[in-house]
Amino acid sequence: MTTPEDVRSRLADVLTRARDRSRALTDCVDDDDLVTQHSPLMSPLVWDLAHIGNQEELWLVRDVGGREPVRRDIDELYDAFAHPRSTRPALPLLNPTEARNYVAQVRDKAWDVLDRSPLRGRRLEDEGFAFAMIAQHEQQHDETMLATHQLRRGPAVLAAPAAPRTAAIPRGEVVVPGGEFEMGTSTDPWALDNERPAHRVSLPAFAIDAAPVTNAQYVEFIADGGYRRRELWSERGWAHRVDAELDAPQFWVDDGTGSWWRRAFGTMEPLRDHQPVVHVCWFEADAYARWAGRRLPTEAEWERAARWDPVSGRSRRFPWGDAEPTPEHANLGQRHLEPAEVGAYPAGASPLGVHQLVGDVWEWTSSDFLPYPGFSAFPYREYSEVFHGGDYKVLRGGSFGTDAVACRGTFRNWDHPIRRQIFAGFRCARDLERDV
Ligand code: AVJ
Ligand code: FE
Repeated sequence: MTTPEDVRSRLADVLTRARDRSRALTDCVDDDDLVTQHSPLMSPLVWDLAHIGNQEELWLVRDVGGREPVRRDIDELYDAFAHPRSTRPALPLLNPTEARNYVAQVRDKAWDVLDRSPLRGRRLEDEGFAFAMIAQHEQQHDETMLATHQLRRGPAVLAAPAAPRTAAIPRGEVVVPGGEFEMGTSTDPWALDNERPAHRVSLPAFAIDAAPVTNAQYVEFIADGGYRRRELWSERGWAHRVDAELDAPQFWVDDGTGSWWRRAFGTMEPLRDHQPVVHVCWFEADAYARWAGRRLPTEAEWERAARWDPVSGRSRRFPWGDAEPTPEHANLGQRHLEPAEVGAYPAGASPLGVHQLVGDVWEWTSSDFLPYPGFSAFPYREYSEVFHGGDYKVLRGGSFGTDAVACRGTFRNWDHPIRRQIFAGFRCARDLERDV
């Protein structure tokens, strides 16, 4: 049984971990760098920092706590809908010192609110939902800030040990039998609105790759004219490929002798064959799959592969079961600044033998971002609902830059199909000729 005191101490852990990470990502560069826009796709880091504090103030200090505003004058500046990312550097933002003081002041009050919350009763507070939502929000922005660091030019400022190497390379595909399973959740207390409610989904049998597509496999696609062959691309994909002059994943550099290098967080490294490919857009993933005579998995197929337990027939939280991820299960939490080689996490494989569904790279699926049957926005429409039906593809599984609090078998991420600054790769699937 979990008591409110267990929940309170878990909330303290996830909130502290998020703040330690936000500080690490913003204390490693100077103030000029914090206010610089490193790419028009991203905010200056100092915007993310104060926005993290502002969301915490709105939900924890004002809404849950019923307290007076810390700053009532800056909500509009940190409203993501009021100002697109490209326009944020021109705003009269809090400077780095002000932003750091602001988030610290808000956090002090949030601790007090957490101390006094019954963590039950009101839906926002039940099982600590609002506090967990805010920890997930901060971690999602931390991953976004990590993507900003990857785009940033100049010498490396982040460091981490190399990700683990493979034990044995998982080869080929895994057959997932057809049938019904439970998708989404109505019971996971910290699941966000778009993961709800649980509903039954029936799928025909399919095959899915035992591991994400690797750099070595992707190099073969390039060498076979993958970026030159119109027939491998969708109409929109080809138009984008031509327009954006795509000819390799983002951050890849061909040294002229036929060897590929990859720029990662300010250092150039030889491309590692057995790491999952990362920084490809949906259109590239789609073209690769067509080249391989395959297709991307649907979101439902991905979730069945990740959650369905063939022994009990139940859907679990993670491929390995219901237990929270540990460093043996998955490459999460920015412990490493790269995806691990395929086969590096045998303990994290699903019962059917599908590896690394969680961690390493977000995986593009073929599905558009749509609400589940019975969806209702909670606690705010701007988290998910306003994106439903837009030009977004769903990504699943989390990356090396995703914290465990914002990752589970039901967690849904989404982005435009042209985006590749996120830590995204993919795996392929295919229909089976007959049902199994
Ligand atoms: C779910 C990752 C697409 O970063 O735009 C952050 C998460 N929502 N603040 C995003 C989010 C509000 C969102 N994604
Ligand atoms: Fe946000």
